[in-house]
Amino acid sequence: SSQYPCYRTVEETYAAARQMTVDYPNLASWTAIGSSWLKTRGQGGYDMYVLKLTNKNITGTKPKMVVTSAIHAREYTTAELMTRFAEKLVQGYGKDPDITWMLDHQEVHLILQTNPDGRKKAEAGTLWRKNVNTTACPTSSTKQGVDLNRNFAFGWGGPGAGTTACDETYRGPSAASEPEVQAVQNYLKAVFPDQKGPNRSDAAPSTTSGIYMDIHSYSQLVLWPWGDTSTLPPNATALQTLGRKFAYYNGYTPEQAVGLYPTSGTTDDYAYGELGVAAYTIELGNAFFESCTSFVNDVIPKNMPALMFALKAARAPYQLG
Ligand code: 0X9
Ligand code: ZN
Repeated sequence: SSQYPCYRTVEETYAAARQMTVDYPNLASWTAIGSSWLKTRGQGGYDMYVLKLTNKNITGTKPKMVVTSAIHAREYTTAELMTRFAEKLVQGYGKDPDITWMLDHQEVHLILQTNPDGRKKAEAGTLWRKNVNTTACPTSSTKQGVDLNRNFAFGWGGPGAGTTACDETYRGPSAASEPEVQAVQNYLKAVFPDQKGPNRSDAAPSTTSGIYMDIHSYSQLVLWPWGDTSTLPPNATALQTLGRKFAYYNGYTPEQAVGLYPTSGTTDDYAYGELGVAAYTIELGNAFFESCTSFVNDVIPKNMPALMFALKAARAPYQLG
């Protein structure tokens, strides 16, 4: 936005992703995966997209890293970090041996703008967090919408989520009621096989592959499930060890998500609890409106190595962890 020139808008992010598919057609694809709330209403809005990066000339099943960013509208640094990560990968292909190997043999799936309607409201100069669902909260309120990171269909309706429509952490009227959440859940289910049993306590196998990350700001944290209970998750030691390793790379503080404060219906609990995919939330930086100087000199240098390691670890997260 014009106020923060280093953070690309929704349209600029989409254009940059499209440009990657033009410049690197053998590496990049840009695919619609659903609609934002406004789009489902025919009131403008956006298609939701995933940017997928891998060498298309090498086929077969490859380990996958899936990342969502900007699910909270005002968390500017998150989508920009992931867009720059994508650009670094495609530009490094054929030059950097690590990047080349990883794009040959792994896949990166980036939902860069996970809440495009909300982001548009934030770009207009508000501190917007939720999506823009106007059905429950009066239009006079500045707190309309559903908190997409309380609307996922695992543990939905539990602690640490607002129950009334104008709450800043409103969970929504039912699990996965929001089209943005449906698009992310459906995409995760399509790319990751279910690697665990149906119960919360069922262990994911130690041979699991794949990593899911959700990028937020701010507080310099690396978090893992559960968010809704201090009970340890299945494979707790392996999940913790990998999370601490990410924290070693970016210098952030590692902990089980509930330690920050209880939350339910979140992205990471869904990915881990529903599909058994090693799942993490990263809280970048020191502010929603991180200055461009500190974004470039602090957030990027700390997190680019952590993301590169995460991509490497997607092959066998619990072994490399
Ligand atoms: O409250 C949230 O959704 C996250 N913090 S933020 O300031 N970006 O809104 C923290 C979520 C922590 N819980 C889980 N990751 N489960
Ligand atoms: Zn957030």
